[in-house]
Amino acid sequence: MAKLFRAAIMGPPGSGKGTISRRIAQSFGLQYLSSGHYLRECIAANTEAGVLVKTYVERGMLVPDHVMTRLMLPRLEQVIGHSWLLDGFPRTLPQARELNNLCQLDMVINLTVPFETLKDRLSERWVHPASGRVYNMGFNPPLVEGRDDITGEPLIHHDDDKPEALMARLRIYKDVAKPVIDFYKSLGILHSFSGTDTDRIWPYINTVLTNKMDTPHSDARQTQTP
Ligand code: G5P
Ligand code: MG
Repeated sequence: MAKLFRAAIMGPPGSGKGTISRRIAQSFGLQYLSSGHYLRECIAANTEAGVLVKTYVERGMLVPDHVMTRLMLPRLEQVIGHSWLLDGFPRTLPQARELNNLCQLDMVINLTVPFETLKDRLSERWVHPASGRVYNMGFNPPLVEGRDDITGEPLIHHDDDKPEALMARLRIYKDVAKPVIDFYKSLGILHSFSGTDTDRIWPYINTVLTNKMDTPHSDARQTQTP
């Protein structure tokens, strides 16, 4: 049986985690698990947990660690025999430690994108809530304005992409990401990719992943894209 591959992608809101994750999942056959998508599912179900979670997400605040690990770790147990990619989890050091107790990641992809670029992208983002497919009016517009390409259903703007929530998300990210980055650096599995264009970053990620999946040894590396 081929060796399983477990990876996570991190980066500030709008850095392209979802967009790049879908390319990785398609190109390398990894199962894709997005914390934001599961949280929105939970909110839509309007359960007690969903009502609580909503109060954080709509303000652009982080959902408490114990709620996140209770949501995400059982999902990972369900895909135990598969290779997977985590998007948006772990996001804090306690989450990273809890995950590490359950299983060790092979690679962490860290995206670095300038602040102004992030703001522009998110204000133009449209989402198909049922599938999590994302569009951007400039970068990847839907075939028909305001409609999902596959189902034709209406697209929406997330509440947390509105300006006040967005600024809060960007500020919080800066504070909590550094210890997580340092943690994965110390484990020797962090690969950072910088740039303003997903299409220019993607070939570098593709190459590193191709090499990683061929070689079981890991090494910490900073990959600066031009
Ligand atoms: P999410 O859903 O994980 P964020 O804030 O981490 O949300 P987000 O907003 O989903 O991140 P992304 O996935 O990094 O951004 O980016 P994306 O959606 O692929 O791309 C953004 C937009 O830019 C899209 O419209 C895309 O088409 C476009 N785009 C991509 N590349 C380019 C490009 O090269 N050029 C241009 N012009 N456009 C491009 O989490 C949401 C909330 O849930 C909670 C928090 O409250 C969080 O705020 N949460 C957690 N709380 C605690 N712990 C956790 N682990 C949590 N996970 C989620
Ligand atoms: Mg996302």
